[in-house]
Amino acid sequence: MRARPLLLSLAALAILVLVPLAAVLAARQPARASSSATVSATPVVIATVAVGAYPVGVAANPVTYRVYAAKNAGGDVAVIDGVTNTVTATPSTGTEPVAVAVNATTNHIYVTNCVSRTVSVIDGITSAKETDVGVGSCPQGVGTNPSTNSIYVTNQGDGNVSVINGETNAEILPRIPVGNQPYGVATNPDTNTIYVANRLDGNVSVIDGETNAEILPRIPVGSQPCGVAVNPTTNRIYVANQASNNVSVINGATNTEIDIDDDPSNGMTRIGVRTSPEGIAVNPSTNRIYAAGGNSVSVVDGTTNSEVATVQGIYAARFVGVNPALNRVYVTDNSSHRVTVIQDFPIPAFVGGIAELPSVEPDAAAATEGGSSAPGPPALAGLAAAGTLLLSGGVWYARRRRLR
Ligand SMILES: [Ca+2]
Repeated sequence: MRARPLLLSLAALAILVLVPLAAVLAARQPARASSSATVSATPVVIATVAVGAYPVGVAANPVTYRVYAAKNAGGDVAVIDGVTNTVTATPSTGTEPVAVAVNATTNHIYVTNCVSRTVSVIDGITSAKETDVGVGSCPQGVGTNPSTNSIYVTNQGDGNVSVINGETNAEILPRIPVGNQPYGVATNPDTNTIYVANRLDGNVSVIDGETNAEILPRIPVGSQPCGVAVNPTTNRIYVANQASNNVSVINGATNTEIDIDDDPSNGMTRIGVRTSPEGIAVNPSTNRIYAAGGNSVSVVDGTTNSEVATVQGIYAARFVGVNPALNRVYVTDNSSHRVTVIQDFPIPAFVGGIAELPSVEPDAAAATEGGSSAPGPPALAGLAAAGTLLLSGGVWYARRRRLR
């Protein structure tokens, strides 16, 4: 009497597994057929981490694999284990935290608190707050220079920048005047230069980290520049122009914007991206830039200055952070209160084991050599569906056995 239900169960399980697998294989066929040399492997969403309370700023520590997301309405920071993609701690910050920056060398995390007019300093080992440093009016952006152990903070309400000594956690005065409503800030540790987006002015201030003085003139960019990211390897600075739906590229050697089509006759040409970007981050190892806004993240190739992929399915993308060691991208989804975790290609060899994605590794490696056979979202979605069905099939079978 027990043999028949068992056989039926196994048959059901086989169908549950084989059908999605067939879908996966079918989904892969078109990718193999198209072999355009410019096609890159499409980044894949591998997890969404519920953090709650309107997350905004996000940054990853490539040494510890920890990810920090500032919860604007929660007054704390979600510390995410980048291996398990789970929240492991929520240290309190100040009121309405906005942006986050990591100094991986000292393993300290800095969070701006708009209403409290402070920067919270978090110890990366204990995930506890060390202190709050008073700064100016409604601090927004924050960037660190690990080479000098200096932290730069944009005081949006004052139109200036605070510099914090990371050794003493004391502010170095006087504050540096910049433009109107300074927002994003990023540093190039190699050149000791700091870049600040002046949101209302549509330009970028450049600060000499040696003298803490602004290098004039300011660099005109697009409309409402928000996030700023630096690739120290190429000495290129990327600015997310929220109101003009594009990204400006600045040459750090000349402090001038690059006309990406090299044609002055049609004016300054910028990298067009899908949706109004606010946050921006760069992976210096792959020279890829990620611009987050609206319901998506645009993936830009820094060698061609073009958008090569768009990751959708986010409700309200705000800021974005990168862990170059894992080649993973973290995006705060402000309205769904989650952090979306994206795996970009190539996947580092050692990541396969901890991410449980070994099946996509060989294809990803092939894709970097000009192929285009890496599985896209449909294939991975199929695999995920197969896993879910297998699991539910197993639960169903176990329940049947228990009921008898
Ligand atoms: Ca042009």
